[in-house]
Amino acid sequence: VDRRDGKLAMAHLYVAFIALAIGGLAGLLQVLVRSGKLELPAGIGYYQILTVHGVVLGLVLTTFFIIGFMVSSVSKTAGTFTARQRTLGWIGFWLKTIGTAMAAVMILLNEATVLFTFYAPLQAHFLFYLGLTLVIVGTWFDSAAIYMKYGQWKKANPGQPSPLLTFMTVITLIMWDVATLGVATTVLFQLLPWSLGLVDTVNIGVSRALFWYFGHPLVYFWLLPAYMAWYVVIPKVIGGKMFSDSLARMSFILLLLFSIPVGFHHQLLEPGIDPAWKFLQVVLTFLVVIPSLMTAFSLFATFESFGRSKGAKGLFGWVKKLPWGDARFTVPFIGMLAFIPGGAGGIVNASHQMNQVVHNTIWVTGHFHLTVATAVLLTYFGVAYWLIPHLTGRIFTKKMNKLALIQGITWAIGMTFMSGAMHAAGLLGAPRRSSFSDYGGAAQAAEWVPYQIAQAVGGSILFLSIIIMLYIVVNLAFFAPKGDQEFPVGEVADNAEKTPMVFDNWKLWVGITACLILFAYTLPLIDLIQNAPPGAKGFKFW
Ligand code: HAS
Repeated sequence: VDRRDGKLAMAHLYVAFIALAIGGLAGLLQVLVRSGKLELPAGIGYYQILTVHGVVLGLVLTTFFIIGFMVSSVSKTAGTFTARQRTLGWIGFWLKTIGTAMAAVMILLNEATVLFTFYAPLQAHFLFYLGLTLVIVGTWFDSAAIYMKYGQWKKANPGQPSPLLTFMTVITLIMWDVATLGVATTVLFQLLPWSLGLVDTVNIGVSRALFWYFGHPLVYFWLLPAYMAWYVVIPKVIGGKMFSDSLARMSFILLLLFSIPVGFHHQLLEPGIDPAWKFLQVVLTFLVVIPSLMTAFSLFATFESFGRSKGAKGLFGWVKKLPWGDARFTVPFIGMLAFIPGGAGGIVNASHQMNQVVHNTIWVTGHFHLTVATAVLLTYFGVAYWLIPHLTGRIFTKKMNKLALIQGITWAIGMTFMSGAMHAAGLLGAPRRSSFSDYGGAAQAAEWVPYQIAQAVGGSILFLSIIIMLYIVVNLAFFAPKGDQEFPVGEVADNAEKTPMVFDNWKLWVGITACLILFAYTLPLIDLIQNAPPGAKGFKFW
């Protein structure tokens, strides 16, 4: 990656890992409070810390890491950014950073204790919403730079499929840009005017629907960069080849089509939405599972082909041939393993009847700590091990590799305790997003206590793992020996089919995406606006 592009990417990674430090500490405080063993000092509220944790890790760490990784991937595979494109990237970086600082200050002042799902009726200070708006507008500048680079590459290489990492970046950003229109609408037309006192009320149903229109693709915005690493980087790291370029592109396209019109699966128990629309979106949710199953298939195929090429025998002999001592592989692999129960839990959540059992219980928290906080995050860590030294002109030494393996293993142990206990307590009815309480001595609440202790044990081990990770990051950025660390980009297997050009036909894919969204959302949104509760005026947004 060109040094100038590398600087832009590194700026993003620094913010991401500062966020990890702050958010990780907030996480530790939370599990300790929930175990009943700690009271927060100085009047700090549980929900304030919960908001710091969710916003800083779920929104800030992810967005900054993703953009840093994308800038590097595009620069590596489609060529160095032009000065103009890089300027757009820097404008994006500063908008996001200023916006993050504004939102963070408001949360710390307890003026924005609204959790990471900041829809109405919880209300924050207007500077919090303005900060988030800047973050989103910042990502639009990033997308603009990357779309321009992509267009430039296409012009210079007519009739050729775009480089896979660039293609995957573009598709992820299209999904993001379309999704952010929903959250931008609720922030600009509802939450901002309401927090400024320009209107007295907002239509909460609309606010929540617009948030979840964005909120579900948000989780795929986190996941797809991890898939970029799983499909393209990991095969090279293990010394093998990608199973199929076309399959990878197809799964990304399916994720673009089906990840947006499914937000109602977060609102299955909410009034105001006709069950028929909920049913439709549940069906679409089951369709969005397919590309993840394709990904699992492709990964198994890559691993098995590699093992067999090294002479592996028997049904699972290939497992032994994988490079278990290389943290660039093993740490993301732990993430892949976690995604099997994490994905299965997602299917439970999406199943309408079972959702009634788990909704708003701490089971859901267990689900997303396996998906985003393990599958995705450990993959980001696995990428950071080679990307940071690649960008800073240093190397990932054997000593750091050993430490990274310890980091991955401690994470796996901590998360098994924490997420396992969350799933179990959730099935016993323990609510999510609540501080410690014995609920007036209720027998059912007493059943949850051992699981809350297990969560605190797991959370403390995870915090230790975060400290190890931060130590590695500082080492790789500033102290590791100078050298040339490889940016691993996998090649496609020799017997794979040729990639058809239809994958780069954006009019087709964006067109189908738009139709699916209009189909799944138009009537229910009209319903929500028309059936606004009494007291709503005018357009019934308010
Ligand atoms: Fe989810 C709630 C449904 C995936 C994140 N989810 C959440 C929330 C978050 C979140 C943050 O339908 C809470 C939001 C809030 O605050 O309220 N989720 C799903 C479904 C999937 C899914 C169907 N979720 C994710 C991912 C996330 C994420 C990914 C983050 C990155 N989720 C839900 C639903 C709710 C929900 C409901 C609302 C619950 C409620 O009531 O509030 C699917 O995409 C999952 C598909 C995945 C698979 C797994 C494929 C496995 C792979 C690994 C292969 C491993 C290998 C290695 C090859 C089918 C690809 C093995 C090798 C060996 C040798 C063994």
